[in-house]
Amino acid sequence: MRRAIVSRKSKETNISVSLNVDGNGKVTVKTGMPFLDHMLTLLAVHGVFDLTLKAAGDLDIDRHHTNEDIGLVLGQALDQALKDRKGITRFGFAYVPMDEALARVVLDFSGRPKLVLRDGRGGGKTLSSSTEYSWGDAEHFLESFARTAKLTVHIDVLAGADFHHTCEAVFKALGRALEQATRLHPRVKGIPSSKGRL
Ligand SMILES: [Mn+2]
Repeated sequence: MRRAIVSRKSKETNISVSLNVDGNGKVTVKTGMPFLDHMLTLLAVHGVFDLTLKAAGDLDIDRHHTNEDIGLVLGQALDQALKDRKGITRFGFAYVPMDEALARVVLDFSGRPKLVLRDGRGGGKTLSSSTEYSWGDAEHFLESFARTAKLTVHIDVLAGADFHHTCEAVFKALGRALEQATRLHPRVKGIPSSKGRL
């Protein structure tokens, strides 16, 4: 089983994550931000990971620190669970619709952190939220996650009007693409790179 347990405590946040990449989608998430709980549950269920994540943070200031640190710790847990990335499929992609919204996520466990987020509907900042959680928060979360997971991630929002639907499509697609990329390839014995390391 590829799993990791990571805790991180600072003056701003206190976060613990238990992640099993070879899980069944058993998820418990409590971040103090119900919308993010919803998104992380979708990510883990569609990634078919087991995830327990608890976070306490200075939400009295705003969501910024807690949201960012959860992304960092979750990415770190994923990186640790995969160890040297031996035997993985490495690349993954998924298109996921959610009613009128459509997202595409293409990713590579490259070892080089990079998030590219494109809004094909034009004007990436036009999404607004019925909850307090914003599109900017989602972007910041995804950047933090990609950084410590050492992932190249390209996310395209191909369609979407409703904020909730659009976010759901993105997080589900990310989960599905991660599931694909982390899957052990039956014929890959070593680290799937011509350089010999990721
Ligand atoms: Mn929903």
